[in-house]
Amino acid sequence: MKRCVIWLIVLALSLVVALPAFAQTDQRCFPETGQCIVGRIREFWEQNGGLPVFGFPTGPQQAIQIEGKPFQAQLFERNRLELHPENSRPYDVLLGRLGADRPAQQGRDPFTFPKSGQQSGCRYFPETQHNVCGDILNAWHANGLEFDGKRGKSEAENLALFGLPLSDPQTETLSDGKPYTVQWFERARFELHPENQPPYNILLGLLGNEIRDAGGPPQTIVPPAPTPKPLPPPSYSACQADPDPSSAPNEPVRIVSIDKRQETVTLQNVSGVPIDLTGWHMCSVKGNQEHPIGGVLAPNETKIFPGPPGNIWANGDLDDGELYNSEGRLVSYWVDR
Ligand SMILES: [Ca+2]
Ligand SMILES: [Ca+2]
Ligand SMILES: [Ca+2]
Repeated sequence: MKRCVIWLIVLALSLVVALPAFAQTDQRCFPETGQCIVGRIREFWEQNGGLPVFGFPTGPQQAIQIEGKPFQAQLFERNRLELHPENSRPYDVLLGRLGADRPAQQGRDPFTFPKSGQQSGCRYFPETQHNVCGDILNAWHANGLEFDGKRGKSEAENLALFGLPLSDPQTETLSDGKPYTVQWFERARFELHPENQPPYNILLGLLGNEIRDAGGPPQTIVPPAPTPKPLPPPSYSACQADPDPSSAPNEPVRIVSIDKRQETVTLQNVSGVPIDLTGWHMCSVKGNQEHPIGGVLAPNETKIFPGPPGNIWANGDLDDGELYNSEGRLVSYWVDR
């Protein structure tokens, strides 16, 4: 009995001694691929969805060159994780934008996938003009990048992990040669697999594998989409003064400046996706005049829009500017001082 107690003490001591070393090499290894995850990448993988979201690691964590600087990154079946210690959490780990990279690697422009108008029962994303519905919407809502510390995943957390939809559901032939209904997002491809029982009837595509196997150029990495600020309810009324100018989030498009003498308005797309200005309204409040805008603003594009013939911007008086989207929601407000 005494001997047993001594053994227990020895065992306990050895555990105490072993713990610091274990913490430094807190590897988790997967016989399925023979690869391990460790440290911050392991923590991120485990906290933000694990296997169903990222898949198994398919290579070691290693340095890759991005814009001339070495960063630690690791490839997984469904995506790639990259360490950016210069960023604060959770953005110190960035996800590859493989949902945009993979179609591009196939010679397809994901921003030209057919768009749709708002459908009832679906979550419509005016930013990219796509609907997310049904089982895919449920699966999209089920996972997210945890950053608010609250139980469950907010839509901002869903967005930060998967990004915006880049397509509506569409039929594509996958690597097994069979057609599937899929929907592309910036960082994932959701696939309907009716042959599986729920929840495995919705799977995320193996984009990390596909990109690696196709031997494409190294993919660009962009930070997770910043949390979009919500737009206020529709308030457009024929270029009347808006009831709440302070509700304008100034994104995804902002009024950069208005030159009242030159009669020009400068707009910038501050989002990472193209924005179609069709149906939007740019207003001069004094006089309730509309300033013509239109076309598509590329991500981060700044564009100057000339005014209509004549004078709508009051040079000698205060004349605020309002930008509404096609739903009549106030997107940006420019205060004339
Ligand atoms: Ca949360
Ligand atoms: Ca005016
Ligand atoms: Ca003027």
